[in-house]
Amino acid sequence: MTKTILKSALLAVVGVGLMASGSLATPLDSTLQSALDIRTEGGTSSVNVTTDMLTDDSDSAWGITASSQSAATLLFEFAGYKATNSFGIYDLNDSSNTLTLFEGSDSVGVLSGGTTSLGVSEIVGVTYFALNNDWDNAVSFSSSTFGYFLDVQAESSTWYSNTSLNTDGADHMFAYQGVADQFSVFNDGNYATWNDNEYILAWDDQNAVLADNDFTDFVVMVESVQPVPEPATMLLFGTGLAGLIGLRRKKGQKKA
Ligand SMILES: [Ca+2]
Ligand SMILES: [Ca+2]
Ligand SMILES: [Ca+2]
Ligand SMILES: [Ca+2]
Repeated sequence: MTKTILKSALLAVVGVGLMASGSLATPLDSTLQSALDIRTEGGTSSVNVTTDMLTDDSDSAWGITASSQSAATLLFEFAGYKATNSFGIYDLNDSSNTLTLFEGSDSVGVLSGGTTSLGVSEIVGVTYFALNNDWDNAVSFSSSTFGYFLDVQAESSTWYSNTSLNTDGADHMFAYQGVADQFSVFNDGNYATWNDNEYILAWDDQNAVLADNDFTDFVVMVESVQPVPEPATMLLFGTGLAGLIGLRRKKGQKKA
């Protein structure tokens, strides 16, 4: 009995070890670097795609900065599943609560130049997110911060910015912060400064067992956002927040 438990525990440890080494074994394909270089004035990006991504523990949760609107621009999809992969945001406390920003059928240049707008609004203490100011179809989230997801319909998988939610335990999203390069999002020679509140999110869409590790399957620039502390940290703050909301409710009741 004990032996069996020990054996399965050992197998589990070996399994995790294999998974971890599997995701690290393949070096990052050069396609992403080339794609950034070719879109950069002068032909060389200041970003080194193999070393300059945010650490995986800091790219899970995001918030919209001052403007209350975040534009997302689809840069490219070099992927067999490009017709069906979709991308959006999820509620940090319920990953099944989502708002899709790009449907699978969307591609560069198809949807108003490939750009969508994510709006956030707080109405009586509830946070709503809307796509392209379509507030009739807004989705309520448990907080004003969110994660990003890539849904891969072809493999019935969803990958999350929070790696611990991924069923294969692998990191499927690399995030790169703007470095003031002159950058052409549509690779059309029109350059604009890639600011530090603009991030490129680069996804790999296949299970770690199959993944080619190119991180070019869905590549999007998100603007007016910043990464925020992990949900675990936020839960601690949550207790204080609940207290504050209670206080505000009381105040509201007094007024009414
Ligand atoms: Ca990551
Ligand atoms: Ca697509
Ligand atoms: Ca890939
Ligand atoms: Ca690819």
